[in-house]
Amino acid sequence: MTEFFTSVSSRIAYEGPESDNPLAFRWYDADRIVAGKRMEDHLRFAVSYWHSFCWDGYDIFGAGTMDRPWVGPHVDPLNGAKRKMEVAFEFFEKLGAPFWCFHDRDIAPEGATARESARLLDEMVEEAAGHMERTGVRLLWGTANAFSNPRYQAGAATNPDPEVFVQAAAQVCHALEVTHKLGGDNYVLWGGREGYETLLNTDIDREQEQLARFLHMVIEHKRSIGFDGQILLEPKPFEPMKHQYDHDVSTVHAFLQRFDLMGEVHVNIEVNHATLSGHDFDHEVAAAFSAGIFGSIDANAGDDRLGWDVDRFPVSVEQMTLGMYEILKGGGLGRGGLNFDAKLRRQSIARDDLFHAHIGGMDTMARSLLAAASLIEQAELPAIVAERYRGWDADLGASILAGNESLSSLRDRALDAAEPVRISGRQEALENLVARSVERAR
Ligand code: XUL
Ligand code: CO
Repeated sequence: MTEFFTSVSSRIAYEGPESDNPLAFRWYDADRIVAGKRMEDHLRFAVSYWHSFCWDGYDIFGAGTMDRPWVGPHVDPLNGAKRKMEVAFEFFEKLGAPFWCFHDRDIAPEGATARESARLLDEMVEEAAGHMERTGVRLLWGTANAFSNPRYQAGAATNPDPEVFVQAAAQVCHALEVTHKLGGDNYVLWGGREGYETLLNTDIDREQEQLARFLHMVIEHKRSIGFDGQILLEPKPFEPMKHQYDHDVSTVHAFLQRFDLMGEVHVNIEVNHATLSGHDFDHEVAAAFSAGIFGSIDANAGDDRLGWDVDRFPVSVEQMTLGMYEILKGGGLGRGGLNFDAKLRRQSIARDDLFHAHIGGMDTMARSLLAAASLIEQAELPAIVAERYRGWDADLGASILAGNESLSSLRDRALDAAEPVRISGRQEALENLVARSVERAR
């Protein structure tokens, strides 16, 4: 195999916060024990195949800018796919990423027919199995790209034409089987075009029924092939569609309840999708744990001013600490992980830029883990929260919650009660506690 990333000759090492080697980790120390677990097992980092190896920097205004010699009309698609995979595994190994994630169409070219596409995918899955065996890199999740082909212009499962539903079913059936074959821990469904542009041509009742039926078929198939990984929906409010059905965690929760899918389907929360839906990342994580549907994370951030999905590598330790705190409080990532569904900026055209991006992202998340673990260890926040709700544990609160009171019994109590004593919410002091935990994280 010809080496592609020649400027990075060996595995990226941990050198500690004092290091100024740009190709070393300063915070991510895979074997370090944090809150009882190795850092690698807490964070379960994954590299996404599509942004890092399939995308060559094209945008709606211009052609690709990046050095990705396996992409383009001059390359034989199958040979290109094989070369791309060699390079991807060279990258995973040198970076020391324990996991990767892919869409069916990322790893194998699409053929002229469904049968041909399936054959090409099987061939590339064999290649992937060999690389995984050789390198020890594991699969965090697989998924199907049921949004790029023009047939999916009006959705996959939610398409007005059931023949399109058939094509999507075939793709997901196969992608689920190969995810199982490669030992994936999760299978993701991002509803790329499951939404609408205008209600003038859309029947949202039908479309949601179709989506629910599709998900039940996924669960049935998962059972029949013995796949015991998690099935994850990835919420996103819009882009590419104007309105997407999996708007945010709470919308997905309501959908799962309505269509009897609770316990079967969880969520893959993407940081920038949270931002786009008008929520903070930590809110989406907390909402998912509260609903019992937390699954995994796509750890790519947005931009404060740009209202689209910029998929940046995470750089804000403050933002990620708040998310990691909710994750640790909820019991950790479990079978989920932190997938960098993130891409380089279009001008980052040097081969080693991909290393700098992932090193920065992994260090940001590792430092956030340390800060969040320190917040948990100090235990000041839970004590303050418990004190704030103390009244609900005492007689009055307990009696209300137990159903022993009515509006009129409470009215009678209010008539003679003193004005409730207000106490400070102490937000700024609590934010300072978080800042201190970031400073303390070493
Ligand atoms: C799109 C997105 C996808 C999913 C997988 O915004 O996040 O890459 O993660 O289909
Ligand atoms: Co994503």
